[in-house]
Amino acid sequence: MQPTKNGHKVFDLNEPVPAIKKSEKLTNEQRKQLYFHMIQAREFDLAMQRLNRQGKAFGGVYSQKGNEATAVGSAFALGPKDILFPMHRDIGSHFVFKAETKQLMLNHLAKDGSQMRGTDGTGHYADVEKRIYGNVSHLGAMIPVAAGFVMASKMRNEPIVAMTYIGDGGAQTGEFHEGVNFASVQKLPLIVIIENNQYAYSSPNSVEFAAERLSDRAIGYGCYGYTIDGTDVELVFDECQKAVEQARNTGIPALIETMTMRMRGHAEHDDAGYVPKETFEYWEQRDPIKRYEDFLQSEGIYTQSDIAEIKASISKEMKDAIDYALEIPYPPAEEGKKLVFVS
Ligand SMILES: Cc1ncc(C[n+]2csc(CCOP(=O)(O)OP(=O)(O)O)c2C)c(N)n1
Repeated sequence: MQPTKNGHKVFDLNEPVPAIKKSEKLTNEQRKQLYFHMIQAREFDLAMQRLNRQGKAFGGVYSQKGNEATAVGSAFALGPKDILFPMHRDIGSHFVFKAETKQLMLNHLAKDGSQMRGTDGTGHYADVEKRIYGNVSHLGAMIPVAAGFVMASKMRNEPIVAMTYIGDGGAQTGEFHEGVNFASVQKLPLIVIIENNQYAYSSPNSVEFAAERLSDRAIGYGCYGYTIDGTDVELVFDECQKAVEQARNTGIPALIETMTMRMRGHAEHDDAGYVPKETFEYWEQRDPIKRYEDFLQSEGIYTQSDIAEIKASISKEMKDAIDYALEIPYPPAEEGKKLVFVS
């Protein structure tokens, strides 16, 4: 990787794609689950893109492509009582936490019955039973919220680990710093995944920060820090699981920078024309799903026809969810006020 004159990083297309780092902790059944959830994320994404083109999904439609291994592998490392605070490219983690496709579709289409009562078309909902606390829009603001959640659990003697996510852009906010510093000082078992997908909107890493690695900041906070390949789902799982158990046992938080690429524009309105073509080509070779499919086949876990069958069944799951959600009306406008005013 070297900087170019315009400050964009150029990725070497001749660099070989590394083999998946096989985890010693996963069973083949769990591997199948990881793959299943990554395909759910990919198919949900494709469904949302189509709905956006058809004028049926409004507002920002944020692609998940490229982030599936990070979102799924990290959430899969959490225990049964742990808490998830996902961001806008982490639909895969919602699926790991058993979010239902039909409910997610209602939420994303802002229909009646959506968990934000139609006031939102992305993932700002909370599902207390499922332990999912969806994203706070103001970048960085969710880190102190997640830290506070862990602190409250600690004070109640109900220890949990929380995992939250932030982009490379969001990691440059004041609240990122305050939240990670607070969690480190208070010994709160919080895992912060920094999804370094190279761009924040149209700003490349080179105009966002001067550090070599975002995880290098950990030494300044007194927490653990790792930078890992975010396109290898087993590696992401392994490293996150280590960090989760370390945090559970010591109370020391971790910053995990996952290297990925945002494979589309910031949202569907943005054609990402400012990204060099070679950058997309480099990361397309590292597509998390393609890499894992090659691995699963080489391990004899799935054949090509198994893979085709799984994709067809998940694509049907998405189609059924769309048909269901499109039939449902938008909620009455007064519903929106209920989340704002106490009557
Ligand atoms: C404090 C704040 N500033 C600006 C925005 C508007 N905004 C939303 S997403 C985004 C880019 C985020 O980039 P990054 O954190 O790298 O995440 P990515 O979308 O690339 O995954 C911006 C500027 C915001 N939501 N909050």
